[in-house]
Amino acid sequence: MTARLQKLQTHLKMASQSDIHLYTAGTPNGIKVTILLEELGLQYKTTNIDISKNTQKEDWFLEINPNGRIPAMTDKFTDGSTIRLFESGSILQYLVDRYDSEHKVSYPHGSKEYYEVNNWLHWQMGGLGPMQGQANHFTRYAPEKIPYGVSRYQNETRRLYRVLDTALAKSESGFLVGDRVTIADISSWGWVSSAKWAGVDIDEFPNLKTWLYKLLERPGFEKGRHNPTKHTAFEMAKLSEEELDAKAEGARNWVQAGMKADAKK
Ligand SMILES: N[C@@H](CCC(=O)N[C@@H](CS)C(=O)NCC(=O)O)C(=O)O
Repeated sequence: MTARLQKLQTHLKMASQSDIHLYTAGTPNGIKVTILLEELGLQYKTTNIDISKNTQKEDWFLEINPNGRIPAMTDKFTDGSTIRLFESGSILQYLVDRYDSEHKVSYPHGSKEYYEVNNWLHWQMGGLGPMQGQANHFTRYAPEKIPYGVSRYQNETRRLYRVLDTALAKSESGFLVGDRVTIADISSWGWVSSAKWAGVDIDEFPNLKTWLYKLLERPGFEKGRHNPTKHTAFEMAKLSEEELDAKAEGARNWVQAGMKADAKK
């Protein structure tokens, strides 16, 4: 049997064993999953969750993710039952564990690279995501500009970008870990592509900028970033601060409404 036929058979077998249904939105945490699904060449269904309408706080959604945030996912587990997944980092780990036996975008369990990928994934989930998320909040969504909050979180985001930039300067492959793209890169990419929204200038970080555009050339990134909605971060990056603030105006209202709803529970 040719290698191509063997690959096709593995792919068809995997497709019939899985029933991936992703509940998501076009945000940095959402697109990390669609990018990985595309990089792995998996079949999946997507439901676009309109976070501006607080669909993520409805009871049926909380059954899948009790934390009321996107992304969330269900799949047919190996025993035929349904498994639910929440927290984007956990979803990425599940997908590579279960579907990347060829190690296209991962390394074998127990290898040094496997643990190095874990380092960056935890760093993104506990550091870059939350800090840049708060930079977005204080820069765009807060009802008033609080300079302390804006500078605290923008500076922390800049510090974290410097960590990435320094690591990439030392990388021979241009990826964060070893010789291939992994969930270390995929988890941070959507955040870095939205730097301007957080008030951070990517031009301050030349190695990171090269990495950002190099990954953009990959078909998996190109397809995944536009699911479930068009990814507009690069167009947004061309806008002035005033134009960006005007775009945030509409979102500010639903962010505030969502916070009030969360505070009441
Ligand atoms: N740590 C979570 C964060 C998820 C998260 O904050 N998702 C945002 C969109 S990027 C969300 O659902 N926001 C809606 C809300 O805050 O109600 C993860 O990585 O999955």
